[in-house]
Amino acid sequence: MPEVTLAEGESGPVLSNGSLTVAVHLNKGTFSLSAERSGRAVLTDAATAVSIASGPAFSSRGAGLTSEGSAPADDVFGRGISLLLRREGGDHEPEVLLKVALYEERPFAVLHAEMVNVAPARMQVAAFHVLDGAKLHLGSPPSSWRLYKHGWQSWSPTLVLDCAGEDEPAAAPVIAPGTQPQARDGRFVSEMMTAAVSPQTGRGLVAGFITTADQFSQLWLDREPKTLTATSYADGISVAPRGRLSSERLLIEPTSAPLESMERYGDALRLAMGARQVEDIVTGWCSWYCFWQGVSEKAVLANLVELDRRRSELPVEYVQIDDGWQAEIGDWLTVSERFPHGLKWLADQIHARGFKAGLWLAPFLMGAKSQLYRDRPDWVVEYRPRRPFVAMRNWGQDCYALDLTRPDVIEWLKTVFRTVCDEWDFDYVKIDFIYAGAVAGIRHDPELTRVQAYRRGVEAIREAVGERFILGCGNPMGPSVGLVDGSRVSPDVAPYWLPAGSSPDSAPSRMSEPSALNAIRNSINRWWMHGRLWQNDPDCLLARDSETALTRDEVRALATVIAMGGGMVLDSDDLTRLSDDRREVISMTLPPCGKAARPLDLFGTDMPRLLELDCGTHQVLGVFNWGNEPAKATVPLPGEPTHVFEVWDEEDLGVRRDEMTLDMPPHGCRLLAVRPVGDRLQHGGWDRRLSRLLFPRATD
Ligand code: 9PG
Repeated sequence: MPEVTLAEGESGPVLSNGSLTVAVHLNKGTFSLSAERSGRAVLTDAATAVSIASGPAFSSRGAGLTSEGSAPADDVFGRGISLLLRREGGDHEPEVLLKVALYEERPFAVLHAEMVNVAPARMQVAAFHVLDGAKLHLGSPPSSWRLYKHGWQSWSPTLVLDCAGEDEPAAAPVIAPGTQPQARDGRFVSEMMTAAVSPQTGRGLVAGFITTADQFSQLWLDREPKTLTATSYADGISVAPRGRLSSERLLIEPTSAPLESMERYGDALRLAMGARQVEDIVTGWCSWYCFWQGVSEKAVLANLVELDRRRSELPVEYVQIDDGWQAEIGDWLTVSERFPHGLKWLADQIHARGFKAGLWLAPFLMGAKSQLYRDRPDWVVEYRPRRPFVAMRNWGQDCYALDLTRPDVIEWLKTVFRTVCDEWDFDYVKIDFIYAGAVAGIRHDPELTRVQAYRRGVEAIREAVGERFILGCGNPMGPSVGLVDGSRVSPDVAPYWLPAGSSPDSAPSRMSEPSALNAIRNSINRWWMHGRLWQNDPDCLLARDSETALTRDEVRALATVIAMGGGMVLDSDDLTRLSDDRREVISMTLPPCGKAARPLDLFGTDMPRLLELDCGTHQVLGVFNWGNEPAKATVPLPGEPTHVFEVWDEEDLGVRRDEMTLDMPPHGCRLLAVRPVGDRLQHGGWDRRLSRLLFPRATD
């Protein structure tokens, strides 16, 4: 890719790198972005604005911009040029700065906004609209587009929407942040990042924030007038006269290959945020989805014995005790009487059998019934003075959000986690419901954003646990990058397909509730995060054939999605009651392959039906029927003669080419291993174990 050049155009500076051009219109106060190869403008009439808490937004559009020159860029993305533009301020207006960078080897632009308080009094900054209503052009009308809507936290639905319809409003449990643009017809809101694609023209745009440590961010598309807005929330931070404040950094990439561009966005976010990289994929057993709140020492021990006995079939590393061990939500140092020997003793038992020990906590919640709340009622975030913010109603009580801007709360958190790790000897913590640290409310220190408060809390936990594994759950996604090792990417799985009591009609509005389908949807759609931001946790496998409403086909679909996601593999069945057949299903997913399969038809359908994993010597295809009726699926195959083997039914489908049609059961899947005739890998045909197919290194 040629180097970055800066030239003087008719209306202002023009920055280019051979794949992208940014042209500024100084008089109008706008800029446009085009893909150089096609020469087509993808964004036009783009402006930047800053909005002040008490009132208006100050946009560059109409006000004009001046060019303040350029500077060499040299950072995690390599070398490039950064252009600086300025909108003048005044006695009641902030000065607005916009920085646009292009790099030598990168097909994206990186933008951020800054404000300088040139007024004589303090200013409270509400938000930066890094893109303020930029016109988006994909070569077809917006009603033909499809939009990737990314959710706020682990449980928030993440899916592709049809832009001819309407946005899917957020529903309980808390899955959206406190800041929302006004809802209106044809407005689609996505958290942190988004992708818009025209299936008609094959053109698309990926846009997302690549720094996420200080401010929450949102992007929204307005079908009419075809505009994209990208906002970074400063939460009313006040800036002194002559002081300045920056937005987060936004990446924009026009694309004809949206899956690759989303993966590249994930790489950029990883680089800019310094994501943690734990090579060994976590495997384990979790108590939640079989023992729920009633988990006991006895139940954990019985499963520990079973895991030990079945070691060769079920090679897992962790035994994780979930919710139910603690006396109360908040009283983490007091253990329930169902654990008569205490947790140190139980962790020792787990270690003695050669496993690592994991523990669940909801560290940013404080239950109304807890001793902690009786002792420290002043530790809560308030939504109005003296009104505690209820972050969750669960466990038969209101649960309040802890104020993580208080130094005494931070010290208390460190004490709790030091006790869990250093005294009790746990190797792994699942920190759950931690969005509670980031709710919009009144905190002790008003000069910290929601994200900054949240990160102080997670940083304190990181400091206390050292290099032990942290799994985030119910966590806001962006602000967790760089702090957690694993992140839940889905709502809870459940031993039933659709949310309890829902019908196929009501299910769309209940996409964040526990259900196997809901867990599957997000786990597929957030594939690009895995191995970049952290290890994805798709939630547990439930393989059992008793105490479940899941059919054999549904279990296979769940196991396939978990295995092909490449992320963490945790089972949550009572292993002492599992049939040989169903134990074999778990066994097939171990060891994990580590690599995330791509949802090839992400932008083509409601829910992807085709996952592809390239295993070097062969390819693995997961084919799904999410419908309630049997169906036929047509699967694309290489043009040359190809061996096809169906893994679940151990069926050799012979030599095929181009495509083949399969009969699919409702909620079912077919798992195909595909290898061109004549390629290597000739050791006696296919090995049935999924892990060996997914992970060739495990073949010998
Ligand atoms: C333990 C569970 C498991 C599970 C977590 C989390 O009431 N609610 O809205 C609600 C949402 C999520 C939830 C429980 C309740 O599940 O995801 O894996 O650890 O907590 O309570």
